[in-house]
Amino acid sequence: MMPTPNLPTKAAALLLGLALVLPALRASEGPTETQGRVNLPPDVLALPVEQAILTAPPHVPPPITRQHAARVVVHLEVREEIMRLADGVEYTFWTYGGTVPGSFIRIREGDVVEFHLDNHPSSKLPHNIDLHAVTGPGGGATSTFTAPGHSSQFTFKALNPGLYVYHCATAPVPMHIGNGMYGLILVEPKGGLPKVDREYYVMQGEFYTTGRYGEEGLQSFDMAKAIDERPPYVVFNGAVGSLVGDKAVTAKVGETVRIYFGVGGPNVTSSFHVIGEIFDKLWPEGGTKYVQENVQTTLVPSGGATIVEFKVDVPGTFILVDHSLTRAFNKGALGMLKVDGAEDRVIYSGKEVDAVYLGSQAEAGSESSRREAELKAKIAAEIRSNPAIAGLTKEMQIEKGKQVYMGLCFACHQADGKGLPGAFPPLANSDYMLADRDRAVRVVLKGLSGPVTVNGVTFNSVMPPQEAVLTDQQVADVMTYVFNAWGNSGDAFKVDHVKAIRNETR
Ligand code: HEC
Ligand SMILES: [Cu+2]
Repeated sequence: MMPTPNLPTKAAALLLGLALVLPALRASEGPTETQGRVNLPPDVLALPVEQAILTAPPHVPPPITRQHAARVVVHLEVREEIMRLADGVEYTFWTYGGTVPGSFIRIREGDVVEFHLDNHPSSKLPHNIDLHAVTGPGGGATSTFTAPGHSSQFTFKALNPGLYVYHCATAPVPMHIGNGMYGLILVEPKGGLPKVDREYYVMQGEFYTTGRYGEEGLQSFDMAKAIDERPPYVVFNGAVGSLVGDKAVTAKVGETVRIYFGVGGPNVTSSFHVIGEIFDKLWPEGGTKYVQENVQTTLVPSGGATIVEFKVDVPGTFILVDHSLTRAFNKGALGMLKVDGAEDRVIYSGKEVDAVYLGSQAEAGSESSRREAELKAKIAAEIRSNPAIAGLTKEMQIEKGKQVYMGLCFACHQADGKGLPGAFPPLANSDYMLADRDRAVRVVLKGLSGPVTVNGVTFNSVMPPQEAVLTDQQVADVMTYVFNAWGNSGDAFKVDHVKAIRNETR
């Protein structure tokens, strides 16, 4: 309805069935016409007004306890910020609330939401928001197109309960989503959701960087890779390792954990799975009825969500993955739930986390990225006082190379470098490897097949070439590591050396 331009008399307002007409908003610079404030009917105006509590991932606002609808005011701020995508890798994220995914919004079925989208003055681009919880054209997108330094407002009524994705819908839409513009809004059903001990917020999304996975420096969005759906990164909560180590989510034995899980995309669906747990209850596709029990892996579409719930019965580290597993082990879609408490050896008797399986994100891997950061700081300090930095550079290559090794080579040559009899030759004390540095680099880049004798034992298998997987720097680092681990010793490998062998014509 168009607002009345002049403030009407109270009698006129009553005739219209309205208690109040608010003054029209000033016009704003968007492609859609500003229509002025909505004339809310008296029953809505009578509702209590609340400011929404917004939380950064992996946190979720507290459950809604009120038994009635409210007018909920949401202020969501768009900010474009450079943040960490992986160790040594930065990215200019476009965010809702400064995080990827954006702030979690929690409202109740029947609430009338006054939504404000504030685009920070430092932003370079206009943005908007399409909330899948909204009934109306564009889910709010047409009403919220907001230039930098502006703020848009629109009102919607939450008609349908459920867990919904929100995202930016400004052209080019896949790029805005691909830069991190998505989040979740939970519309609690009138009766609420069952009570649980812990609630967490996890979203998966993929990043199309110009550089390969792990290539250092500030990366930018690669449209060609996005169109081909070839993301170097598929991650939980906006970065590799965002839910690993100190940042793992936690629980205690006996507690019930609920995860609100969504997929921002822009393209890739998720086979969401928690290693070592079974979803006791599952609300597929973010609907409001748990319709399935005892589920191992659930498919979550791009632009979709799910609610999973499980009781943790034993202590240990439970690994959250996209069970399309190269995404988990090679692209970052891996998180951790750490559970403390007494063991129950009848439910589960054994051995802790399988460190080897976790690759570069296992303790050894994440420890070495921490060590790498320390060494970087040391080098900076050293350069200032002393130009003799060769030793530190080598040490740094060893640490970086260890991460490459733990992410790739360990699966065959084993973490201790001893290989597996009859299958994979050893690298620890390998006379074959240590005898010829050029040949060793060639084996890694180009692969190896046919009989090879290492320390008197003949192997006859296939080592896959790594030249499409690793950069020259990563090869130099991993060679420096394998030449200096497990009692081996040798000089650092240089990038130019690797490059020359990569370009050899055979
Ligand atoms: C899929 C399993 C696999 C992966 C992954 C793998 N290798 Fe190998 N590697 C092999 C096999 C098998 C051979 C022996 C090939 C043959 O019999 O001709 C081999 C041989 C080698 C050799 C020469 C033999 C020796 O023991 O000295 C080196 C050096 C080597 N690999 C290094 C690496 C490095 C470094 C990486 C990680 C960048 C790596 N490999 C990843 C399976 C693998
Ligand atoms: Cu945007």
